Amino acid sequence: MLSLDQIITLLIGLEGIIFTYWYFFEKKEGVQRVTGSSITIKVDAGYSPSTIVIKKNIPVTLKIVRTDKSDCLEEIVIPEWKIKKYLPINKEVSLNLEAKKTGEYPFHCGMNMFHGKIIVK
Ligand SMILES: [Cu+2]
Repeated sequence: MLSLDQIITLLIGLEGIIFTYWYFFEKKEGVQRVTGSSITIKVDAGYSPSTIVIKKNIPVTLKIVRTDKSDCLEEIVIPEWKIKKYLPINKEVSLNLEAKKTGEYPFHCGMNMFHGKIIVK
């Protein structure tokens, strides 16, 4: 039988492993949790980060900077929120959001080739 001390040590160890796994997994997948009032999204051969986690009813500004020259990425579309925005090259475009409902909201380029999503929690 394990003693209580051993069980606690084991649980703390497990938690560390889970946290580490989760942290690196999210990093790898390009997931970014928004903790402040804004987040910068770089547009260069795709979106970085491509998955953004925001909170319901809290305003967030997306600062989108496109450095990719291809026409493909010159527009960002968030269909569910009826957002369609032109992104001039090397110029920051601000998008103010305040999500009223939780869920996943995909976004993509004007030609629907590059994808990302906003997760509202
Ligand atoms: Cu495109």
